[in-house]
Amino acid sequence: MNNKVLLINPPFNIAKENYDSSVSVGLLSIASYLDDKGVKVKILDGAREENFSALLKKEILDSAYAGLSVMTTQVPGALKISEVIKKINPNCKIIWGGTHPTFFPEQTIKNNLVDIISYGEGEETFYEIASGKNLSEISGLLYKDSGKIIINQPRNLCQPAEMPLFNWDLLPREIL
Ligand code: B12
Repeated sequence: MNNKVLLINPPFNIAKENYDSSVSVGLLSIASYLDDKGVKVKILDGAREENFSALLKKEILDSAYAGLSVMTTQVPGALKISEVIKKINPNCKIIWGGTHPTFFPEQTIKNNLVDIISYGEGEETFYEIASGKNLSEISGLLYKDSGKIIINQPRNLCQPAEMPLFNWDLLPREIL
């Protein structure tokens, strides 16, 4: 599969001391799953990588999908990043997942900067999106069709025993 996926942890809007000790396990899990299935995937960490803005502008150019992991404290950062993506590569589909879009899916999908919302676990949902499966057939997401919001049914929980181990090499070296 040639469609590159860029996964992004947006910066937070509260003090750095509060998150410095942790990486985004959610994104690592999705990246490991996609990588295991042969999807080209790259993770950028806006909360922890010094040259994040420059990397984003470079990596987004050849990305077909951008996945943002969003807690509520990351919404302002995620909006800024989505705006940059829409300007630089308008063909790139923007998918928001994580706790904020899971708690507030309908409010979040209304924003023009967001193309798809994944709610709940994102590994299989993202893989199906990146595989080009018709959005109407993918559980666990919301999207817009001619301006109308479509809410798909929830996805069953994944089976942990069937998931690949985390591939830590997929995280930027700088943040380990
Ligand atoms: C570990 C953790 C942290 C870590 C790491 C966060 C991170 N970036 O991953 C640290 C310590 C940094 C952290 C900090 C905070 N956290 Co915290 N954290 C957690 C915790 C305990 C587990 C998250 C986790 O790793 N889960 C395991 C992974 C595998 O699951 P996941 O992250 O949910 O990801 C899955 C799905 O959500 C989805 N998904 C996630 N991202 C994406 C992206 C895409 C594109 C797609 C398709 C899917 C997708 O797919 C993933 C795989 O299935 C949760 C509680 C919980 N039980 O979930 C709270 C939680 C996320 N945190 C929360 C809060 C409030 C905070 C703080 C604001 C606390 C504070 N006052 O400082 C700060 C925010 C940081 C900041 N500076 O602003 C809230 C978020 C509420 C909200 N409205 O967003 C939660 C839900 C706890 C709660 N119940 O209140 N947190």
